[in-house]
Amino acid sequence: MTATTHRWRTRGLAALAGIAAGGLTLGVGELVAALVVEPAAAPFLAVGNTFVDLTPEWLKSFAIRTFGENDKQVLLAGMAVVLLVVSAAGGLLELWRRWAGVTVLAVLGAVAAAAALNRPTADAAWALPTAAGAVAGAAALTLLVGRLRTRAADADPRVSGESVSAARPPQRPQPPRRQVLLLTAAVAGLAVVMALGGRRFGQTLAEVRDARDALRLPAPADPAPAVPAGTAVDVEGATPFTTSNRDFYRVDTALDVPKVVPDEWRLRIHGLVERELELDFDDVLELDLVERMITLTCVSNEVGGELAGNAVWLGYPLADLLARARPADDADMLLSTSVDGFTASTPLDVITDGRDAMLAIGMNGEPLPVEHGFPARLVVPGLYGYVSATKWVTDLELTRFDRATAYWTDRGWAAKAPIKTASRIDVPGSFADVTAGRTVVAGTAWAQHRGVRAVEVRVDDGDWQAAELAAEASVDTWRQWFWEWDAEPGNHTLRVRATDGAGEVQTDEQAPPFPDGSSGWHSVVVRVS
Ligand SMILES: Nc1nc2c(c(=O)[nH]1)N[C@H]1C(S)=C(S)[C@@H](COP(=O)(O)O)O[C@H]1N2
Ligand SMILES: [Mo]
Repeated sequence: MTATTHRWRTRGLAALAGIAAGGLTLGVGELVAALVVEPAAAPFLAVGNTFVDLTPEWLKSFAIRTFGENDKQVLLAGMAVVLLVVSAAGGLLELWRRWAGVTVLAVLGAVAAAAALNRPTADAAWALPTAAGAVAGAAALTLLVGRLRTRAADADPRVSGESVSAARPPQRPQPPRRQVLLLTAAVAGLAVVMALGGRRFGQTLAEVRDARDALRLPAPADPAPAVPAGTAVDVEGATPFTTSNRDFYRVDTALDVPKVVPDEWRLRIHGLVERELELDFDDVLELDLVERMITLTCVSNEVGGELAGNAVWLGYPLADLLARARPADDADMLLSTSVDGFTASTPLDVITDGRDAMLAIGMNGEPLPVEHGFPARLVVPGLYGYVSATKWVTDLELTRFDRATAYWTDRGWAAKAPIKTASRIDVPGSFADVTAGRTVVAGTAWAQHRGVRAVEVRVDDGDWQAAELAAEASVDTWRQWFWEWDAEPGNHTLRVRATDGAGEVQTDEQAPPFPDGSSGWHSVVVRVS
């Protein structure tokens, strides 16, 4: 074996040792977080969540557009790759110069600790997991690479400072590579065991799912009115009237879904109130619950997009709940907070104007799915989710718009965000091939809490044609529609627009989702032959 081969093998090992040391840092971090702080205080998640919070608007929109609901997995995978590369570089640097790799690790640790300390629910202890992890990682790095260094220095005249052109052929006592490889594997194994162990100690997803399965929801005191027959259109490919829990869109900032069991859930109501309240989950189960069908929409929905869903929600009217705390007259905002620190600011007059705003615990006849806020969330008909639909909600503060802001309003999104009238063509799809003759065009339209009074379709630059509306369940749900088209050969553009219950026609003014929701008419291009 040549000296060059030896050197590359040593470097390869140093890189592996760096990766193992980085892994140990994370593993110890996970374990310490789960045992003495909180799972969310672990370095990897703290950095990921901070990254999500700091993501600029354009990058967030790009991620949602490109990766859809997989954006979180993509971020975590990206972070893992970056960490792998940096840890490997740390190993190589440590081989090059003692403490160089440890310094890299210390810098990474400082960044992660700062991220953890800045989480919304953090206290000083949140730095502990990262600190403990970094100490363990640094120890592993010096131990492993130290062995490679000493022998490498003996072997490599350039490292030991001897002249390369020394006449005597250098003796080559090689570093104990086999031994270092075994030690590296042991460290990596330890890292994995600790990370998995940490996951087990925290409230696991399985435990929360078990608690959810065991939960029996009470029958509503005020059941949802029967959905009128004919709310769905009988067209293949059309959006179903009720969205199943599995198909319901999911949008939130939580990299790791918050895990709350009903036994530990508490809801505090405080702020500008005469009487502060705290409820546990049993208190909620004993209330007279109502059941309502409500269509939720995300402000990030693009024209024609799919970030909307319709479900039957079971819950307690928010207005009645807040009334128990007797809000002060000058309160005009409900600031709701999730267990993971997400906040939403909702205009109090919207909550109390008689609409079915609720603290929801059930969705389509089941407890809320974990991803949709188990065990409790808010639902407010007519407002985009970011100002109203706090999932995993644990805190309701009555306050004022001139005093408080919330997660997305801090990032420039509008403080008041009623849902804009929208309509969408679901069939035929964009760029579909259509056979000439009788063709059914179908879709959905929404203008929550105002209702949809009309939907019109236009082919190319022709006249607007009235579409057939499916039955209306309530003004708080979307409304399905279809239109029969005698399609003529050629390329055609189909456009749709809706009119809300107040007679207001949907605007054709194109707006992006930022800062208060997209607008414009949805169109699809089809080829008829
Ligand atoms: N805790 C928490 N609740 C949240 C969010 C969040 O990021 N965290 N996002 C809101 C947004 S932007 C929307 S559109 C709705 C989406 O609810 P869904 O995921 O059940 O469809 O949840 C809202 N509630
Ligand atoms: Mo949203």
